[in-house]
Amino acid sequence: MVPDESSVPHMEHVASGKVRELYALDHERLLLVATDRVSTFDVVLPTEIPDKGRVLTGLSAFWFARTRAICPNHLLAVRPDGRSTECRRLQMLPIECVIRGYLSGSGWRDYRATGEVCGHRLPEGLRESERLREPIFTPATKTASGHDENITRAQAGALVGPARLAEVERLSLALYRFAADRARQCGIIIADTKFEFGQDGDGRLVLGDEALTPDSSRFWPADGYRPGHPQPSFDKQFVRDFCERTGWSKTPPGPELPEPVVAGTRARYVEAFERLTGIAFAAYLADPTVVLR
Ligand code: Q0N
Repeated sequence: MVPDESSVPHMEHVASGKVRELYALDHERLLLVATDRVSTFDVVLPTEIPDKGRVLTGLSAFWFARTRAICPNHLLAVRPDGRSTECRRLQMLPIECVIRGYLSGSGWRDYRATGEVCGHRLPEGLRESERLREPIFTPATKTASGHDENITRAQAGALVGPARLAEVERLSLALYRFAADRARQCGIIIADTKFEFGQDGDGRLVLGDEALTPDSSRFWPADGYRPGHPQPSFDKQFVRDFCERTGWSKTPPGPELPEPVVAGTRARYVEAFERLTGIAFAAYLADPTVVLR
């Protein structure tokens, strides 16, 4: 009945993330589907944010199209539904390539405890959310429990080899610098971001997963940025504030979101899309390939 729903694949399921699904199209290609699910405090909520998956798919495709000269990526096509992308099948590396331009989250916690983040010794006296003089590469691995654990460069080198590691560090820093500069001009701080790389059949490094979305990054409004405190999330702050107000224990199940929180959050995702791409979200819905031009 609804044309959009007919594109939901009836295919071999390859992997699930909290809010995305991966299916096999054939031996060389995967279909990556971004749902409208939203997670907060590591829990997927029972209420969806309409079009969130389309916003993230469009943003990721936008960045893939603009960073191809820095690094090849797995994107082959964006489907007309705006939430599914056809991707090259890769051999993924077993590390997450995190770049931090600002001190937040586990970076801030590790710095407070040790003065270091993943082996980078940082100057004394930095404040929470402070901008770093230079962005740093802070690799992580997924633990058995599904959480991320920061590792040192030496540990990452043992997992992928020192030459591969040097290459993904250089590429990750270049990708982050490119996007963070552009985003800053649009009033959005990309505080940190995570990349996942794989290799193709010829052993060449290819950027996979999603790239430079609010789910793989911390987006902060540049307006009102004030180090010394946690910063509000550009996209999820209404969700977090609501969850805090309800007194929810932050263990599953999460609370249903009221309509004004859903509408406000959807508007923030659309605003991030429009600010960063300079493209009306309605134009993306009409023809998702607009982000590739
Ligand atoms: C792959 N994951 C991570 C997305 C990400 N191009 C690829 N080729 C082979 N495998 C993968 C990719 C990609 N991207 C990446 N798992 C497999 C986890 N997920 C889970 C669900 O959605």
